[in-house]
Amino acid sequence: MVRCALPCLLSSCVWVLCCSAIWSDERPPNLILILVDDQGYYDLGCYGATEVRTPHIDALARQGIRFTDYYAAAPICSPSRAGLLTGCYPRRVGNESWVHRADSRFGLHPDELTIAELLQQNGYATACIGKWHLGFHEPFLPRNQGFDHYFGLLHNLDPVETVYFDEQGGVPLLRNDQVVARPADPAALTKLYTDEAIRFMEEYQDQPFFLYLPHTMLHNPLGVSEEFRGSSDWGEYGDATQELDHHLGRLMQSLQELQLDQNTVVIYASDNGRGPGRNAGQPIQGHKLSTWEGGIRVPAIAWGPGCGLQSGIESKAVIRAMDWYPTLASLAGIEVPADLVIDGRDLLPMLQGETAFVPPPSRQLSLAIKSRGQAIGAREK
Ligand SMILES: [Ca+2]
Repeated sequence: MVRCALPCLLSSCVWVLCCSAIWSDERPPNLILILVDDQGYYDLGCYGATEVRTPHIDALARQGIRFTDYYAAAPICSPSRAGLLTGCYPRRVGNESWVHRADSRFGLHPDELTIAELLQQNGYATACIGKWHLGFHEPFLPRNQGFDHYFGLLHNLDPVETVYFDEQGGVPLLRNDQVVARPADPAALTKLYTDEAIRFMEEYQDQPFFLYLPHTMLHNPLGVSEEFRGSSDWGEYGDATQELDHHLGRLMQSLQELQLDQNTVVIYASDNGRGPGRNAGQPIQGHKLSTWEGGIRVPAIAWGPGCGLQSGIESKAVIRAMDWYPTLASLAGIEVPADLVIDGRDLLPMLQGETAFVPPPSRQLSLAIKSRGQAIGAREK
């Protein structure tokens, strides 16, 4: 494996010496971060829903750690993703307001060190497969933010965004900078993303990889393939949920067939609470767009029994999307640069059962959240 610089080499050596007994292989674990869009706290079998059947996601929870008190970084898509990928409160990275619509000239500042960049610089193959929503001009695009490979939609498919694409035939589905389909069909996306994710895992099975899989579902407009239409007791929302579950099962099956399941950690989470108008039995108040619990408290699961993560645990620790950044770095044996101010805390000791709650931060956090600011991209020609 090619690694970038001496500090990384040293940290890698230390990691191998310390952790080879924990992991089944002498290489760092593969990391898969599955982000579902607008899935509410109740809306999986393992969180109480009776209107949908989600056996594959429930199995992840059963074999891993299910969090009862996990909070997204924000109650809406773009800030939530900015927090997730930088390990910072969205305000710190200049992305606290609303979402990036198609005419946005802003995005996630290219100077930010995303978790993908950190992993990429340390020998990981990296892919973003799904919805981006963090800027649509060259400095902000996924391949400028640490991802070797991109497949998906940069945008939402709701009318406030698609209106910008009316004269171009609709929102494009992209593979890197090539248009694969236009307009993108929401009913096809969950399968297409999963197919691409499996191809990526097959291609990079011989080196550590980081797969960020931010699904377009369950954001409006919902899309459900023929096979899943009418399959749940919760309309299109439930049908699309069951389709997501089915394809998560395919992904896990592929991990097993590639014999990567013992050396892979899978994180599953939602980017914010369910949208308004979905009135099944959620036990908390509010929905997406609000800072009531229903806007930000969402499902989250960490799975990695082959990598020393606990199995069959329900954790009541209060954790946040920003915590995945240092946790994934820690799993990979990578030091987060000492001069980088982040807000996330390393959860690994808790995931491995050494502590019941989140350990205190190992570094001095800057308590004043001062925005590092935005960059401006060029207008589309
Ligand atoms: Ca969302």
